[in-house]
Amino acid sequence: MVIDKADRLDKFMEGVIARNPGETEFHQAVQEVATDIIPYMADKPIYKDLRILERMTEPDRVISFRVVWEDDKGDLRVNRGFRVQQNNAIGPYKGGIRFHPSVNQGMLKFLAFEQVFKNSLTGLPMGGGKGGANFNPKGRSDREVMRFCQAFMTEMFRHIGPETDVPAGDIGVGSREVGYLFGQYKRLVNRFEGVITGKALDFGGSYVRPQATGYGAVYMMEEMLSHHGEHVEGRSCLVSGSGNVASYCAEKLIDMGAKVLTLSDSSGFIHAKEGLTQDQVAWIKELKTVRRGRIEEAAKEFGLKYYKGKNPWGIAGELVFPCATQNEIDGEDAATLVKNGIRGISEGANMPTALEAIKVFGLAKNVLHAPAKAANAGGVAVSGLEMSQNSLHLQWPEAEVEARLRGIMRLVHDQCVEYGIQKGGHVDYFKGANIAGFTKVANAMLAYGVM
Ligand code: NDP
Ligand code: 2IT
Repeated sequence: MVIDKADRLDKFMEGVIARNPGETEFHQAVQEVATDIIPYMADKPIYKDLRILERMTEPDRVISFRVVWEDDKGDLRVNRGFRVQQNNAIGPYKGGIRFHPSVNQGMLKFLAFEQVFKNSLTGLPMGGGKGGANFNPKGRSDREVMRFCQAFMTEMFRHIGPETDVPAGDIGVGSREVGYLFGQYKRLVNRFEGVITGKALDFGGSYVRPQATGYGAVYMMEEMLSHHGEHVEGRSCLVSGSGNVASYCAEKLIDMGAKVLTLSDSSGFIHAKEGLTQDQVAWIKELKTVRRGRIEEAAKEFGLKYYKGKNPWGIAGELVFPCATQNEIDGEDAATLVKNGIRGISEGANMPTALEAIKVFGLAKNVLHAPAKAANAGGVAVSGLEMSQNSLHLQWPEAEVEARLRGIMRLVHDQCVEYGIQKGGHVDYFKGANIAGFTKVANAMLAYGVM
């Protein structure tokens, strides 16, 4: 039986790899989902016969375009922009925009594919998409970033719309970039409409959207622990990254009485043996979003140890929050974390654990592991709430949005339990998230017939 399942997975993956050559991150994301969905479909021929999983792995469309802009010296620069519209079976395409030199089609296809399942888990009517460009904002002036964003939107605007496709931020795209992107869209279409989320509060943004992903990842951890009669309070935590997700994750952990031992960026990590204070996290937030400096400066400012070129996974801690980027925990890192006795991982970043690392955590039966599509769903969930507020022409109070976010993270957790509970009560959160995310989208696709 087991061999049969493995055979079917191998065959399916052979096709995916042949159709998407070189797109290794996309292969990885599909394999992670297919590992659970193929056995789930074994006694549900309708999904198999109508090739639902094959259809879900093929984006509705991939748009690729040239972005030409002028730098401060007057030289012309050429970048490549993308929007992957993966699946709109349960709502308009929805997902972030990433500006990073590593961006390519395969990376955005993995992110768009993940987004379909994540958005479904929130219970809100959102399909999945992702976009971005191989633009490196590091070292660029505000005006250069503005010109890039305007050039990017000058092509993308024709493919998006509040009921069609609603982008948001991701790596390298925060409040500043969303302002420039939205301003250019508004100018081009001559309409003020909720086409992008993560806007500032003054022009159609939602309370709690900046905090939502980081807070949500902590709420997911609290849900997993409290399911076992435990809590976040008093635990020592390893957080990676120091951007939007990491900084608000750290803020909420401290708020809930946990100790944040580490933060990082792509150059290295800082270690605060006694735990970072709320003031230190606020200082780091300003460092990264206003002064756009390096995490090493925080080590100097606060007299903390800095480890150049290293990630935080060798430090002993109980709860782990990877909040930087994909594949930041490999098999060896996972083995180290398990050896150091970790209790839980909540993935703030998208696909931060390599397949090998997922296996290592899965074999360590006392490790609770929430996959990205569940753990970081709080961000897109509050984006969905921003869309609702925009179409109502209203702004809900902070407490209301915060309460809804808390409720959505509970719903995400409970769906993982419903579909992922094993004999003996152990919850496979990957299986739960994959199946719960899949069923709603698959059923909608069945209802539409062949397309
Ligand atoms: P930011 O751009 O605000 O921050 C990214 C952080 O990760 C920075 O500290 C950056 O370091 C670090 N980082 C980026 N790339 C790498 C790399 N290749 N290696 C090591 N470190 C790296 O992005 P976000 O905080 O928004 O996003 C972080 C993760 O969370 C991503 O995986 C994103 O997809 C995911 N996510 C984001 C959501 C959101 O609402 N923003 C929602 C759901 C998921 P440096 O400054 O050196 O570049
Ligand atoms: O990966 C993600 O979920 C995001 N970058 C946020 C997407 C959104 O539409 O808010």
